Amino acid sequence: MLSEKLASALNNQIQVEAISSQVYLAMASWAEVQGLEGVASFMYEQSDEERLHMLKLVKFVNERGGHAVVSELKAPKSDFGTFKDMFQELFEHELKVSASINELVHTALEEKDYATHNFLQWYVAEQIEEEAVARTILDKINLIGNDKGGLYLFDRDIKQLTVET
Ligand code: OFO
Repeated sequence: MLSEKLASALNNQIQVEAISSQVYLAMASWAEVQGLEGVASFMYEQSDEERLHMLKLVKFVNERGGHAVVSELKAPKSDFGTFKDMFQELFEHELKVSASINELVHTALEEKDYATHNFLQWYVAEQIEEEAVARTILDKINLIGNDKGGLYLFDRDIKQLTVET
């Protein structure tokens, strides 16, 4: 049975994952209208993955005797400036998600809930991967700079960078 404190921390993480899914969906839509289909499909897929991260938490909370709550979400912005800005934002967003997962792991240990601690290790590993992908993308974008041909190739190649759920 989850403690109240841990159930509320897990519910907070459910909201974090839902926000991630919304933000990446907005990025996908923006990239699509800019004509970069590779980037758009990468972002659509990221958005789907975040929803799965959220669902996994919802099921876990309910299974452990808590009540997963679906919260209201603020609309993300609809314009992301440049591709570099967008991927910088994605990277920073993932760093925040990692910090929030770390906080949650800390709470699980404080509450001596080793089952939840064990469950959360999947998220810890996932964040390492997601940060690494975001970093690789940023490095590539920095290499491309403002080169249009480079951006075209990047858009074609990004499909291969999708993170496994
Ligand atoms: Fe990319 O954040 Fe979920 O876990």
